[in-house]
Amino acid sequence: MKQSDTPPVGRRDFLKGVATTALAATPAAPQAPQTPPPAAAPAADAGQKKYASDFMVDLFRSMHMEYMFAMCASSFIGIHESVINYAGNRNPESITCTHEEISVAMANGYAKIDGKSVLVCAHSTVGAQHATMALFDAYCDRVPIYLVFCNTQAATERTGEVFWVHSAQDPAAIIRDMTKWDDNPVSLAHFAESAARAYAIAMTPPMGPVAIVVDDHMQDGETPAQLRLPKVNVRTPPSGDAGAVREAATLLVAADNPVIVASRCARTPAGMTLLVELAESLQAGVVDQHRRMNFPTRHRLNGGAANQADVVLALEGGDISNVSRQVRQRNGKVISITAADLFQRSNYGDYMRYAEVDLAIAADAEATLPALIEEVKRLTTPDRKRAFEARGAKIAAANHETYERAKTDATYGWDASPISTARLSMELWQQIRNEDWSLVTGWVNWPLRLWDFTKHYQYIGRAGGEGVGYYAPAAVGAALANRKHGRFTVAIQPDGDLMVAPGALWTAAHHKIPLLVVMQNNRAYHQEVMWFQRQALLRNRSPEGLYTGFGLRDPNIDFAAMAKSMGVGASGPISDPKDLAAAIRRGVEVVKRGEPYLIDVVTQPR
Ligand SMILES: Cc1ncc(C[n+]2csc(CCOP(=O)(O)OP(=O)(O)O)c2C)c(N)n1
Repeated sequence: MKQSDTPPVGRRDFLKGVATTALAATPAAPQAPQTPPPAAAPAADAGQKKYASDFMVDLFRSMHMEYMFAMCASSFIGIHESVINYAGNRNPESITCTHEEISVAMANGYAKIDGKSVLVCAHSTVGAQHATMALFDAYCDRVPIYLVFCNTQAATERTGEVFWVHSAQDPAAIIRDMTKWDDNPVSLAHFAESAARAYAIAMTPPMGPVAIVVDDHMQDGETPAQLRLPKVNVRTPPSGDAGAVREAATLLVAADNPVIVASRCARTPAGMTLLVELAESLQAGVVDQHRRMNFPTRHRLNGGAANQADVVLALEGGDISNVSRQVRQRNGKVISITAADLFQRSNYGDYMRYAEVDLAIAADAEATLPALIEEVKRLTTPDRKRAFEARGAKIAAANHETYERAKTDATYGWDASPISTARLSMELWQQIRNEDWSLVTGWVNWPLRLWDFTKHYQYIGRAGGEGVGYYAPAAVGAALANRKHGRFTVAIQPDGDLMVAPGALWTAAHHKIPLLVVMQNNRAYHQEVMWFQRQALLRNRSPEGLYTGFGLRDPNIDFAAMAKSMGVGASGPISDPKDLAAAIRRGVEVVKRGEPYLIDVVTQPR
């Protein structure tokens, strides 16, 4: 029932009186195993009535939705009941979230590891409103969230105040600018088509969130016998036109100093392998903007100055307007391959400043790379190959120098208390480097400079919309996706971010999601502290008030106690660097047993 003191009347009258007894008699939901099996036959007996929401769950199963991330609500109680009693809480399994922003951010982290669209259910107008921040992050970050939320369209069915405020004429209006597509189906058959269409749209590059509004009456009817599950289309990602690819290869092979800029280039692990092959074929430097793990961090060709290049190849590049201006001013050429050119909404500015590009290939970069590599190899003469090798040696030398400098930089303030962020990063690295690790979220500047990232799942990028509150739930979702592979998941967690969505920790404890959360607790919204200091100094005024409105101190937040209160093992606060190694050792042990663990490390601001 909707959250109201008034019992529902009208269409839900059948629940009156029977609800309490029926609910009390309902057996506990079966515990899902740690690794969900592949889609199994529904748990319902043959011949039993098949409700519309059972059909919906079959459809989600056909899309391989392993989980349903949700804060529970009466509006999708039909679907939720079907997940538990019809599907046996497997594929999808219900993941209890304590805020819709958490549901979506968790699904986001999950999707970035798993590579598939992920189901989130939310409650009507209010659930959609809570979901927006995280949905915006997913939209800007090209993550295929599959949002189902409910509504009561017919005014005569809105029985009471709560029903009224939880209903809207156009419920998806609030999220339309941050989804690729939405629909408000009026029948189960319409739902079936729209649900399949939504999945295909979400998964076609550029991927992005979609939303289906389910009118709550639609879940309760019986599934018509003739209604069949639509086949969910899997679309081939768009790859670049052959002529344009040839032109790009010609420019790249002829260039003296080509630089590749990659932002969300590697959609899948294959993208990373392909990018390595292209870079090695050309012996070109790669500037990884790390919206995904595109290129191995310690590869000899990692690095380069895009603004110094004579040809820049931007692969799903973010803001390339500056680079493009600088390169073109020097008569260089800019090539861009991005699926973002194939879809854009107008309201939010995720399309960045207009960049002048000499060859704009509107296609998915990862899907285009095989043809581009082939052309580059075909056009490379022995002479060019020799020139490439000389160039590669120079890039490798610069790369080595950068790495050595980073190692030296990391030693500054090594024994400082609060603990230096470099020391935190390196103490952690020492203890996880031999695990099958995945550093999913958080402050990763030092790791990206010093750790040896070689696999796609070892990093998933930041919050696309840069909304604070993404890291903690996204880490839990990513850890859930890593769990079935037995990977060791770790997050370097900023304090301000955790304060937005601390309930994510409870979900990790409840669902036994192994995740090591190492706090980078600088006891402030430090990013904004820096803005304040800058502002005050620009005005020739005092920067002394830097913790007024920007600090998370007085009182200090006891994150270890907070975690423990939600069933997550924890230690800290740790301010003395000498205590760090032992705490990490303990955390690694607990996480390897299959549980989450938090270490509250009090650190330098950055
Ligand atoms: C939803 C939202 N609100 C406010 C901001 C502005 N903002 C950007 S960074 C930041 C501070 C984040 O603090 P924390 O997570 O502790 O990281 P720190 O900067 O201290 O390393 C804030 C408030 C934002 N990006 N998103």
